[in-house]
Amino acid sequence: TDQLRVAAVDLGATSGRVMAAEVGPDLLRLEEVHRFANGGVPVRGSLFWDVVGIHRETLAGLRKVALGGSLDGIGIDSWAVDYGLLDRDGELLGNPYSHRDARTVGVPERVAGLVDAGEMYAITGLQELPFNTVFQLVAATGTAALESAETLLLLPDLLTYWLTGEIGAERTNASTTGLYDVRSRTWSVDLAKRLSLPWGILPPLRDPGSVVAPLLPAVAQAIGQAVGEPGVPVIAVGSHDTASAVVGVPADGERFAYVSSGTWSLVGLELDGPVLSEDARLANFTNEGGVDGTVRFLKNVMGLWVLSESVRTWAAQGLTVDLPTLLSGAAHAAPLRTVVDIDDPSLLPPATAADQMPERLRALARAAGEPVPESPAEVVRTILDSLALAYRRNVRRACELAGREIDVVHVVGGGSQNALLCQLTADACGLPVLAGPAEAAALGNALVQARTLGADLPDLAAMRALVRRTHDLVRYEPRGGADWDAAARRVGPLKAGA
Ligand code: ADP
Ligand code: LRH
Repeated sequence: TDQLRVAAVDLGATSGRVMAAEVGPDLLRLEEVHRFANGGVPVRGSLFWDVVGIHRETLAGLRKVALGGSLDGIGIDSWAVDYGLLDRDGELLGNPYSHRDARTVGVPERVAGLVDAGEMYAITGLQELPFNTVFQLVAATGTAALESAETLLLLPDLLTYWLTGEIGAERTNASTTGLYDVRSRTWSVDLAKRLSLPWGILPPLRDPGSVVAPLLPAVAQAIGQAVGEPGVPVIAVGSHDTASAVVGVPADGERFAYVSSGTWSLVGLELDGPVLSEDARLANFTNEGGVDGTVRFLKNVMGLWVLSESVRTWAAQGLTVDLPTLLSGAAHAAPLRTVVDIDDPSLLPPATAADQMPERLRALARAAGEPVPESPAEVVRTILDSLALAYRRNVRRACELAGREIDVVHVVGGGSQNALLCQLTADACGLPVLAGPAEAAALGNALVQARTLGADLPDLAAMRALVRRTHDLVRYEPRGGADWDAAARRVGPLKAGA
């Protein structure tokens, strides 16, 4: 038959999900069989991922997919950058750190003293984010774990290893480490050596779309497969969730920008090759590796994290805060009353009782001489107006830096369901927004698997055409009225990428 059924495991920073995906010539259907909460776990002042718990939930989800019908393939994608270390017995050395852990504060500045930032950009093409893997490793220098490490595995590769026993580094995610040479498409061993990092722990690279291995027999049994059945193949997909999400962007042609809108918002363009100009570096734009050799030229925007952490703060205070009520409150709040630099580093770490997210926003407003948002509705409106402004700034800057013209902004991910944010994005950018699918990453994951398994999806254009044929999008036209130019000036001269 020309119909396939695969499991797409898509792990977000706030929730993980396991999807059963059916793919055929005119069929692309996702069924969410398992979803579980995810988040950083504070232990003794550090912030970790519960990666063994994520493995358990992955298996629970795969079991549900397998019970529901045939299972032709399995692919895993997750957020980028974070990793686990294995010792010489292949055992995990400690809990993987969250990139929101404070250990990398000040590390980029220290590294700049060893390797010039311009030279680093020329090699990796990466925006400087304090939590890039390279900076996490420098922060870990001298620790017992790093000293005894044999192998570094990025999180989707670690979970893939537990399913298959195979070690490797899928390229799209490797490209986010800061140790990957964007032009030669190999590990930059030289850079690792100059930073005194143990370059031997970097595993062999593998391409998205390659078959890793069949499930280990014990894993196959754990998900309910009979002994002796051939193990389901685990396929390397675009294991960086943003790489998979951009595969799932239902664009027609190349005149589009995207916002991959989840915990983070990733805002930019798909290009054939990197832009490594000095202007791109100063604007702190990144060149991440995509499926089929494409480049994601984009910037990280702080994203719906700021909203979800505010909601967490309010919930801890005993306020009832369901998202629809908050968003309708925000829709009725005064437009562009308060705007802040939503990428301010103070918003990166998790909120605590002593350092609450709404208070951080109020502090930013105060420091910028903006009216201080008081009610939850005002705070939410501040977040959404400020996000839309950041999208506008980065869409425009990406187009200038890459010399690309666009007609539309595609919004995918959970945030594509936020109608107010989508409308504000259209208004701010002065372009139509096409919103959806919300599960673009799982779709991109499933599409790459399907191609590997023989589906007639020769290129990204064919994959996107299938998404368009099978998914309804919501269109938002830009409205006039609000003065976004003036608001952009109020946010003022920004540190990076002003
Ligand atoms: P991640 O994969 O990074 O965990 P998602 O793509 O799942 O993130 O997006 C999560 C975000 O999507 C939430 O923080 C929330 O703001 C937004 N979201 C999800 N569902 C809805 C909805 N029904 N309406 C509005 N926003 C939503
Ligand atoms: C989004 C994402 C993003 C990375 C961040 C660490 O989930 O993968 O592309 O920068 O997480």
